[in-house]
Amino acid sequence: MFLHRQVFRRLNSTFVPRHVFPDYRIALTDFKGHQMRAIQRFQQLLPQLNLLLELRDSRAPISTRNVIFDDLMVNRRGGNTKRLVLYTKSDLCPKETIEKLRVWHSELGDEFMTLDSRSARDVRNLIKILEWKYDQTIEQTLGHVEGNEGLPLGYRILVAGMPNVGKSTLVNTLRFVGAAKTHNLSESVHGSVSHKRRKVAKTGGQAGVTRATSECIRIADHRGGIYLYDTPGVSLPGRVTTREKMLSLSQCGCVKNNLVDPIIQADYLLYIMNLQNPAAYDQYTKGLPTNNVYKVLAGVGKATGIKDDNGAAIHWIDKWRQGARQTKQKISFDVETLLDDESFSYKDLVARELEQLGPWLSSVPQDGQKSAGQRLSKQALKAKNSNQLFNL
Ligand SMILES: Nc1nc2c(ncn2[C@@H]2O[C@H](COP(=O)(O)OP(=O)(O)OP(=O)(O)O)[C@@H](O)[C@H]2O)c(=O)[nH]1
Ligand SMILES: [Mg+2]
Repeated sequence: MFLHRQVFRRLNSTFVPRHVFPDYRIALTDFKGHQMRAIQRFQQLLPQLNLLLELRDSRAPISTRNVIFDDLMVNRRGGNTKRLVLYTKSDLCPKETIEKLRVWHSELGDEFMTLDSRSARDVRNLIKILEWKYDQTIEQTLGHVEGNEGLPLGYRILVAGMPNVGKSTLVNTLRFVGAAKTHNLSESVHGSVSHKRRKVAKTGGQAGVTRATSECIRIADHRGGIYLYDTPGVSLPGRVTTREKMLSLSQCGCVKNNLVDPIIQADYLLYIMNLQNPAAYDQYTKGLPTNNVYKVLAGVGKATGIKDDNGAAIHWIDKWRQGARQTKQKISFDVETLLDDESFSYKDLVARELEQLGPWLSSVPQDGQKSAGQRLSKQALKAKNSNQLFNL
């Protein structure tokens, strides 16, 4: 036993994680036709919107940032629309990442909030912020708040973001919490809302559950009402995607889960875990860190009885996709969250991505035309067909 500990310590202290992920060939986009239709709808709605609530997954804050929303706000007709960034799934996010978010957003001077979309307490705080923002808008447009009944159309919010980041879950919780005075609401011990009434928006653990922008949903009675639109998740166009982003997005469930080979995905998970916390998988490798994904998969296979590596990989990545509730470990899926401030500038990234996107939105077709999204999805299919484990 003593010897075992000594050996373990020596191996542990000499373990060197990989600092570069292998150059596997993977699909670089998952853009769909219905997402292009959603963007067309955003552009129609923009002039009457007061707020864009942009959701990102806090476990992958860089990869789930969609530059299309930057372009909408900066270059389209969103002059009067404010933006609030919400990082969801904060219950699964390492606290070091939240510290990074503070630094990055203070660099840009913009607002953000982290929350668990299912938590009544978090969403109640969000509603207070929304009411305060509504009052601020009234003050700016009408000059006074006292005794004011509100804007003629109420306060209008678009809930947008990448697929599977928790938009519809947030819409449901907002509706239940916001309408709590008039409707029966019950809360579980850990503060999540028990949805006794029918949900207004369909939710699910897969990307692409919501297919079309919803009708206007009333979520609170404050000054004539706060309303929102639930929208389909919008993916990144190929020109602003990278291999690492795609792997991180896939790990969060933001792209279709068969887009990336499970063994490659498991290898990415191992790579990112080794850079921050190899103990996150140590039950499968007898406490020893490794850069060999097949060793981890053999351990997963042993623990679960799953015979083949592919099945073990699917089991392991899915456990972390859904949040690995069994363990207390929390992992960030974006390498940028692990870099120091000299090596990575959030502000530069924002400017660079906007430049890379270029005039992409002006190519959004008029209704009835064959959409660029449909063309892109064919490209994605081609890339998917060339998906290989080794870059041969
Ligand atoms: N742990 C955790 N899970 C969440 C949170 N928010 C959403 N989820 C889960 O994430 C999954 C996706 O949620 P949805 O609300 O359907 O996501 P969406 O953004 O509407 O997805 P699309 O409609 O496909 O674009 C569901 O399984 C939710 O239960 C959160 O804050 N924490
Ligand atoms: Mg949805």
